[in-house]
Formats: sequence, C-alpha cells, structure tokens
Amino acid sequence: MSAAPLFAVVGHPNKGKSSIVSTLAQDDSVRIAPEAGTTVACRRYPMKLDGRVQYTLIDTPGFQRARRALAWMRERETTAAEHRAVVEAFVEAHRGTGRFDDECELLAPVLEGAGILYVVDGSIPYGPEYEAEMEILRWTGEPSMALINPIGSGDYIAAWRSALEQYFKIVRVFDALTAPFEKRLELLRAFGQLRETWRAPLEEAVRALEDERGRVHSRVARAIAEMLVDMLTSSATRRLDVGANASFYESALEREYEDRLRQREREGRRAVERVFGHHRIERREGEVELLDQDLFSSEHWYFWGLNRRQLVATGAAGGAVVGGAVDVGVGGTSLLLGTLLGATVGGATAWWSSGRLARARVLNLPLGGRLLRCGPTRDVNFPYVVLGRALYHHLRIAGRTHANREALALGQESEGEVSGMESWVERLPDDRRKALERSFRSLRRGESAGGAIEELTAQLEPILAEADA
Ligand SMILES: Nc1nc2c(ncn2[C@@H]2O[C@H](COP(=O)(O)OP(=O)(O)O)[C@@H](O)[C@H]2O)c(=O)[nH]1
Ligand SMILES: [Mg+2]
Repeated sequence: MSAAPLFAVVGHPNKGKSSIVSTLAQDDSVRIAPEAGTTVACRRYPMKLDGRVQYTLIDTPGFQRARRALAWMRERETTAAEHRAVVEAFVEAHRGTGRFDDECELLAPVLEGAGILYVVDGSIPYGPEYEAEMEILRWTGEPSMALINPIGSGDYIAAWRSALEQYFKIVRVFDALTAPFEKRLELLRAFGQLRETWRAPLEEAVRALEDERGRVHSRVARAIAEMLVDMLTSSATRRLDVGANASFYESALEREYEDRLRQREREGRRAVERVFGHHRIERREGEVELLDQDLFSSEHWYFWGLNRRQLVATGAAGGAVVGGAVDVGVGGTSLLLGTLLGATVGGATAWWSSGRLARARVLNLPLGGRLLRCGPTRDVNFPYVVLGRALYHHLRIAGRTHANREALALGQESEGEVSGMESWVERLPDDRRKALERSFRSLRRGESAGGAIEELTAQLEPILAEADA
C-alpha cells in the first residue's frame, strides 16, 4: 500500500498553523500559544483510524526571514525548471548554520514530498510581505492549498482570496477553532484534489472518520447509560452503633449521598470527553456553572426535567408524587436560567417538594444492628434532569475542536447556545420517551442494573446521533 498522504502546514508565525494541525489530527496535545515562535521544530501528527494512518499532518515553525531567503534564491535563479533545485540548494547551504533555521526546517518536509497547506489570517489585511513566502513555496513545485483562517473579527477575506488565488490552485476559508465535523471532512476531500494518488486514500479517510463518529455515539451512549444507572442506584450508608442517635448523622449522610452523585456525574463527563479524544479540558473554577455546581439547585430542575404534563404523559407520575408536590416560587433566580426561562421559572412547580433527593432512613439489619441509608432516590424527575444535562454536555464536547483550549465554562453560554435544551424531553418521540421511562422505572424498582445499561445504551444511541447531526 502506498504511503498515507502527508501535509506540511506552513505560513507566517501565529496564524493558526498548530491549531489547524490539532483540529484535523483531532489531537489536543499539539502546542498552541498566543505568542509567536512556539513551534521551533517540525512535528508529525499521524491521524490513525481503523488500525492505520489515514493521513499525517506536519506542524512547522513559521517563516521568519522569507524575503531574505527569497533574495538568496533569486540571485541563483536561472529558469523556472531550476526553481526547485535552487530551493534545495538553499536548504543545503543553510541547514544548521543558524541563519534561516526556521525556513530550512519548514521546507525540509515539503522537499520530501509533503503537500503544502499555507495558512493565513483572514481577519487582518493582506500585505506584500507574504509574497516572498508564497513565492518560495511555489518554487518547490509541490501541490499546495491555501487556508484562510479568520482569527479575529476583521474581514479581509476577499482581498486575501484574490492574492492567494494567484499562487494556489485551491483556496478555502477554514476556521481552525470552530470548524464543525462536516467542514473538516469537506477539507479532507479538497486535499484529495491536490494529487491524484491522494484522492482514494483521503476518500477512505473521510469514510473512516464518519464510521468513527458512529462508534463514538455508541461509546458515549454507553458512558451516559453507565452514569445514569450508577446515579439511580447508588446510596450512602452508615452503620449505627448501639444506642446511636440516627438523626445526628442524617444530614451528613444526605450530603455524602449528593456529593457521590455529583462526583459520578463529573466522572461521566470525563468519560464522554475521553471518547472524543479530549484529554485535558480545563474547567473554570469558582464560577457558577450550569452543570458543575447545580445538580441540586431547584431552578435547574425546571430546565432539564419533565413538566407536570409530561410526567403524567409518560406515566411517570404516581399519585404520591403529584400529591406530594408543592408549588415553590423561585425568588431571586440568578444564573442564566433566570433570563433564559423568564416567566416559566416563576410559574413552575417543583417536583421534588422536600428540597432533597432522598432522605436518610434507618434500616434494621437482619442479623441485628442498624444501618442509616440515604438513596437510591426514587424521584421520577431525577433521571431526566441527569440525562438532559448529559446530552447538553455531550453536544458541547461533540462540537468542540481539539484546537480549542479555552476552559469549559458550562454556565457562561449565550442564550442561543442553550436554548432548545429546555424542551429536549418534549421533542423526544413518544415511543422513545416511554422506553426511557420503562428503563427508569425498572431501576427505581431495583431490577437488574446490568440489563438497564444495555437497554439505555440502545435507547440513547439514536438520541445522541440525532442531536449531533
Ligand atoms: N479566535 C481564533 N483564534 C485562533 C484561531 N486559530 C488560532 N488562533 C489563536 O491564535 C494563536 C496562534 O495559534 P497557533 O495555532 O499556535 O499559531 P501558529 O503559530 O501559526 O502555529 C493562538 O492563541 C490560537 O488560539 C482561530 O481560528 N480563531
Ligand atoms: Mg505553531
């Protein structure tokens, strides 16, 4: 089999070269930095799927002294047929001399046959200083494409395009930080047009990536199902000494129970992130986060959970639940939900009247002694709240490129980013909602947790795939 397509990502310093490598190789270990000169040596990032390398991206240092380099080459220029030989002579003459280190380093893989991906920032004006870079690249004679990466908010794309099209056969706008999955596939197909022998392997790579995406959904579905089952079946217990006053330990045990659930939810999120190849997402600490701190805040239950009508519709609401519910006015709602849900919040009904998910209870053990136990919760809305939060987190991660190094701040999103989620249950087809409810109900009854994981995984797969389509 022929070698996998190889691309060198080149350009001026600080234009998003490393970001493009990171996004296309789906590798969050690529170094990206706000200051120029972070990348000093070439590094290869193979994209492995289905047990083989589909393509390789080479991160390179930026051009530093392109004009001087070109001047050196022009002095030795004879005919166009000799251009490549002059570039080779340039690298030969300067390698290891301390002059033109970056140019030598970045040109080496190109001269070995790597395709050229030339990256510019379309948010700053075009200038002639780039022409030396483009000219040198053209002299190598290797197939090349230009990528306009809009880093800031300025828009000089049209000017860039007309300049770039004189040097590159293919010019594309590609935002390294936000490019959705489909856009990445499209770019790979375009790479396939650069060299005839690359077309088939890159079409194959696109297929492999699409298949992988399907497998990712299955693995995420399983991770969320495992988390749900754990959260719906776990409890906190404490053995009571003879004569101990149970009420003394109750609130501590209830807190322990809730912490355990929070912890399990965090682990579930890490698992989902790992499935997508995100291994080092930072979290913003010290701020109120929609998902990280508020599993037990009542406002959020209106947001993620079922409303009264849905509870009745799914058959989830037993008499005890409806009867036990009291209306709670939510005063002083801060957080985004206050603004997001507006009037809905004020008029909503709390489905967990006690303010607690489960109360600690004393159990008499068969062989004597007493046990204080909190959980598992029997709250009918809880699984929907957990699942809604998990789906939302999944969407944020599924849409995140590996070049995005910002902390994940799940409370900071704009209205547009979260809106729609509040009615996620409502938009589920009836049969799906009923199937979910059956699984949740059998878990509440303490039926087989193992079977429930399989069942829930199968139920969640299509929901995830559609949410992410
Ligand atoms: N907003 C935004 N920032 C970007 C984008 N691409 C790169 N950056 C930022 O620009 C800086 C330089 O990026 P990097 O990939 O290291 O550039 P390189 O020096 O060309 O490899 C980093 O702070 C990136 O986060 C983009 O598409 N959008
Ligand atoms: Mg770099």
